[in-house]
This record gives sequence, structure tokens and C-alpha cells, in this order.
Amino acid sequence: MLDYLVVGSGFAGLSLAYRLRDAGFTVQVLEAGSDVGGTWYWNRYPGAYCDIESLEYQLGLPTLLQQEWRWQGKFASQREIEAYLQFVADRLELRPMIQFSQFVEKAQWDESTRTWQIATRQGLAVAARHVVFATGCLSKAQYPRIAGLDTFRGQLLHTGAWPREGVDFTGKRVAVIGTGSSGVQVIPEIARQAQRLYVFQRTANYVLPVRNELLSDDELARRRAAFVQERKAAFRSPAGVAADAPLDRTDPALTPEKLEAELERRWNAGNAFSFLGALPDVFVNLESNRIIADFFRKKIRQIVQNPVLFEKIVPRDYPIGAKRLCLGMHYYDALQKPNVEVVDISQSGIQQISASSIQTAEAAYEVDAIVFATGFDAITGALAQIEIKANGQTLRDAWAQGAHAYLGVLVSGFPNVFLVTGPNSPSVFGNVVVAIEQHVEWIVRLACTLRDQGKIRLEVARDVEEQWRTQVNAIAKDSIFKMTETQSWYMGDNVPGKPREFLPYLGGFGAFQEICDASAERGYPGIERK
Ligand code: NA7
Repeated sequence: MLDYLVVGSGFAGLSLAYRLRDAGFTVQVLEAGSDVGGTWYWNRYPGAYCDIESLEYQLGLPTLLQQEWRWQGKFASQREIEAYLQFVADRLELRPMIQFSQFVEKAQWDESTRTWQIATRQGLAVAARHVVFATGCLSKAQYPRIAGLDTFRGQLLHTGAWPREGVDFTGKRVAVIGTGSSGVQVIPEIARQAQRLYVFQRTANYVLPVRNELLSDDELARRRAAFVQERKAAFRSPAGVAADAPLDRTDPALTPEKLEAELERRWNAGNAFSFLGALPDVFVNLESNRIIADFFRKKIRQIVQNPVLFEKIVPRDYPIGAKRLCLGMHYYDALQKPNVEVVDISQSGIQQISASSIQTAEAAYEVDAIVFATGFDAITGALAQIEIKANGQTLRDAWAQGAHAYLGVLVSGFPNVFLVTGPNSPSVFGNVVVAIEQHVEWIVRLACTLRDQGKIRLEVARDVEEQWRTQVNAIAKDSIFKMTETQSWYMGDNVPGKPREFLPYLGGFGAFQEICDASAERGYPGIERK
């Protein structure tokens, strides 16, 4: 009997495969793509890079990885991260454990034998004692429902499912719908090639300009030497990254001029977490939030000379950070190019798509290609498309009124199932690689405990899971996310019919780590084992 079946071979799946095998378990990995990478396999649109610095966005264990892999720049491109994950798979000899091009469609629990029966679309059937869904938080591409979309004759693309062979936009009229993180990355690249680019913007976003500097050998050596300490600190930090500490607002020496100078410094450093975290209560105090947002608007005004364009693209309607802060390389420059036009659809949206055009209330835009940069069915989407069934209930049904998981990992009613960065964990609210490692650490430790105790079945008690969900919601309630009802994928707003709930745990990575440690040290209370 296979001990662990892991679904997915991105950061989480590879880390789990390595750590579980190292702990002496038998492990098999099923992957829908034709190679490793997960999110970084599918999101191969031009300009794709990670908004967390490369030296922080890598696995901590085993340490040989970060000693041997050489990141080129401060921020890594999709290509570089994909190559890194291929290196991880090769260096740790994980490939023999992975079966590629296998899309898991069903997972059915058999209580009598205490096994999971897993079936793929391609016809593979596997039985395992435990299943771990390492399917990613941002891996189910979300397409908007727009009248006439199926009549469009040109090319339709989604940033989250980009063709491997690439796309040539030379001489084409292109529409990009969406100005979130993916949109602001792909827009400058398409603007370089396309004859005409229409940017359909429903919400103007805060886009922090960043430069990608090359990493010198000296800097790399210094950071390699410090890596273990830095990673330990990341586990205990608010967002899983190294960032400047917040300013002390009670300090009488913090005059408005000093605050302004400090914001300027953090803006120039291009670190989203340092900038946003300049004031400690930015996520819970609308006045503090406004100070940072006003500064941001002033900076955009300095970059965007044209007052009409500025009014169109300046974010005013929601607190900074209530949607994930975007990092942009040349975004505002691209919007000012003569071949680029921003189409403001904030009032009436897109009315219709025809064979060759996109129609708004004001005009029709003839295009050869439409790029959807419309995001993902985040956190739960990849899981909801699998029929995960135990004792007559599917996970989809269990989550019909809102998704929940104890520590983001265990769901009551679903024995021997683990999620990685599921709902109610810090997951995407910071550095997801650190969030993944927190989970992997906890899962492997729990797996070893179960084995040492001679047990084969585990399930979290419903009331314990419910208490955790209540705690997660209570923290979110006092935050800008709930106070202002800003629409975002954090709340599930971008998916029609998805229950509206703030899914991540907002208490910080450090607090979450303490809770995980306490659970392990106290012998996993609330997790029933047989
Ligand atoms: P996001 O952040 O969800 O952004 C999606 C964008 O698409 C956003 O600007 C949306 O506008 C827009 N959108 C979504 N649906 C529509 C429709 N129907 N019409 C017009 N515009 C629409 O996804 P990303 O892929 O950019 O980034 C996801 C995460 O990946 C990111 O946070 C990083 O963590 C990496 P809206 O703001 O909803 O008005």
C-alpha cells in the first residue's frame, strides 16, 4: 500500500515528495502538466515574474539547494523559477516518483479498507493510505462570463494558461482584460510588440514600480551564508519575508516630514512589504492606510504626466493592500506609449464580444487577440474541480457555504486528506513558499507521529476545525478587507456564486507558526487517530 499520494509538483508537491520520502514513506506524485513547476509551469506569459525577491522565494530544505542554485536577479522570471523547480526535481532525484500529464479527477475514500482510490482523466488508478493535495492557490484560471465570448474569431488567451510555444503579437491589435498582478506584468511586454493595445481596466490598481537588479557574486555569497538564519526569521515574521520594521507612530520624533522621507526610501527600495508595512496598522486603520495611499497617488502623479490618463489610472476607490499590491516593471511607462489606450470599464463593464471586437457602452474596439488577465478561482478552485468524496460527501458540498480547513490543512469529514496552503492559512498573504514550508513541516511531523503510534487513520474534529475558522474570521472582521467590502479574490468575489469570505489567515506567519508548533508539541489535540 502506497503511504502518500501527492497531487501536484510545484513548490509544495516537490517539497512534500522529498520530505516524506526522507522520512521513510512511500510516495507517488501525480502532475497534470508535462513537467514540474505547478503555477510556474502554467503562468508562462511574457513578463511573468515573482513579486517576492528570488532569494526568499526558494525552498529552505535541503540546504544544498540554495547553496547550489544561482539566482540571476533580485526578482526571478517565470522561466528562471521553472528552471529552478526542474533543478530541484533533478538534484533531489524526485522525477522517478512523478507521473506527468495525469490530471486527477476523482479521489474516493473507502472506509472499510481505509484507503483513498484516486483516478485520473487519463485512466490511471492509484490506491493510497493518504492523499495530499498540493494543487496551488492560484492555479485554476478564471475566465469572465461575457456575452458573445464564444463568437470571437481571433485568438483567446489567459495569462494563467499560456501556450508553451509563445505568442507573437507583432502587427496585431490586442486587448488585455484585467490590471492585477498578471495584467501589469504582461501589458508592457505586449505593448512592445503589438500595433495597438487596449487595456480594459475595471479597477485602477496600486502598482509599485520596481527595478530588477542583477545579483552580484558577493551579494549572493553573503545571502547564502545567511540563508538558514534568514529563513528562520521568515518563519517568525508577519509575512514570510524580510522587510523593514514598521515605524513607531507614537514616537514624537516621527514628524510628517520624517514619515514622508521614510515612505520615499521604502518606495525607492521597491519592497512591497516594507512599503505597505511602513505603518503597523495599515490593514486595520483606514487613516493610516490613507496616508500610505495618498503618498502612492502622489508618486503616480509624478510618473504619469498626462492628467487625463492619470485620472483614469489612479486608484481611489479602495484602501491600498485590500487587493494585493502589484509590482510593476515599466507598467506606467507602457500606459503612456502612443500605441496603448486604457479603456475605463469601471462604470458599465464590457457589454459584449463579437467575432472581431469588444464592445463597451461607449465604443467598439476591433481586436485580433484577447488576453484575459482575469486571475484565478483562488485557494479553492483547483480543489473544487476534483471530486473528492468521503462517506457520501464531496469536498465541494462541504464547502458550499464557505471553505474551511483546520490550519489550512485538515478538513473534518475527510480522513487522511491533507491540503497545502488551503483556506484559513496564511498562504497567499505573504511569501507562499514559506507558507508551504510551514505546512509541509507540520504535515510530515504529524505523519511521523501517526506512524510511531501505529495508527492509520486521522481526522480533525469538527468543533476544532470550526473554532479555528471562527478565529480566522474574527481577525479578518477588523481588517480593511471586511471594513470596506473591497472586491477581491481574497474574498472570492471574482468567481460568480462563490461564498464571500476572507479565506487567508491574517494573524501573520509568525503567529501561525507558533500555533502549528503548539499543536505538535501538545500531541495534536483535536486530531482523532485510530
Ligand atoms: P487578479 O489579481 O485577480 O486580477 C484580475 C484582474 O482582472 C483585475 O484587474 C480584475 O478587475 C480584472 N477582471 C476580472 N474579471 C473581469 C471582468 N469580467 N471584466 C473586466 N475585468 C475583470 O489576478 P492576477 O492574475 O492578476 O493576479 C493573481 C495573483 O497572482 C496576484 O495577486 C499575485 O499574488 C499573483 P477587478 O479588480 O476585479 O475590478
